[in-house]
Amino acid sequence: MREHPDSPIFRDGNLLILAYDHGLEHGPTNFDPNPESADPEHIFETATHDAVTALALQKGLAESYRRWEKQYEKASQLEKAPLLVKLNGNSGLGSRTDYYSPKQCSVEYAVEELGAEAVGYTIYAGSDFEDKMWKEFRQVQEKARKYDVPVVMWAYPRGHGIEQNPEYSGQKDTDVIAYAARLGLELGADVVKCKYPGSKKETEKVLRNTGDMKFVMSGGSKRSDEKFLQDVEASLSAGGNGLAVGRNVFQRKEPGKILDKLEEVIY
Ligand code: FBP
Repeated sequence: MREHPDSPIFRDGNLLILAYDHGLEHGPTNFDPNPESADPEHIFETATHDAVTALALQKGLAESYRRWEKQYEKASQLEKAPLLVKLNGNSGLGSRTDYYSPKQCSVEYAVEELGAEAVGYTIYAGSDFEDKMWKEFRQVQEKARKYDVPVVMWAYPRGHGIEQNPEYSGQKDTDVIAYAARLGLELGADVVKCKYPGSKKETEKVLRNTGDMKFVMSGGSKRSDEKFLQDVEASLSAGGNGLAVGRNVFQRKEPGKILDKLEEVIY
């Protein structure tokens, strides 16, 4: 059941998720390269660009987005980006024995109260707590089916299972990324988001495992326009469907310019 023909998070079968959960995942230092980006309203405006098909926010900012939209609608006719509520997350401050991303928002609350058009959930495959996240993902996926909203899996292999397995060289190993992508397919995600494995050829290897599920690469840390666009083009030409990107957009002083270029490449 991966057909969501009416979902606004896809454009011509592809998508660009503007991810803005970094204040939670990485902390405010992520906003230092462009201090304006600490202001959620700056990002809400950035997300009105046509290239953006979904804005991924944690619950608290999703509530702010809804308040802002009401005020903003009076002033402008600009199209607002569909909301993707990220249901789990973890901070860089905690100390755990292995990776775990607890759920902080239900699908019901996301859809009914916040008006989410899609939901997202991170699984750290390879962590000692993997099965806990599988269980939460199962509930999320089944509830999302009831509400008919697409589920995006942030599939990040991480933790003891990967570190201790001599077959793998780490979380950026193509075989590990392919395995993570495959988990998305097996567990019923509509879109899987994975790290970029480094080239078109390696992405093709990953994409052999994704069936009819959509695949987006994560933006990663900020790099030059040229390098970043090269990576995105390679992923698209391998058969990928777009991007979930944060820092490579909001850490730029003029995010609209890179979004113009991404629009050309992705659609
Ligand atoms: P970036 O484009 O900045 O990498 O953002 C995408 C994203 O998935 C965010 O949603 C999330 O906060 C971040 O990456 C997580 O990155 P990591 O766990 O690798 O530090």
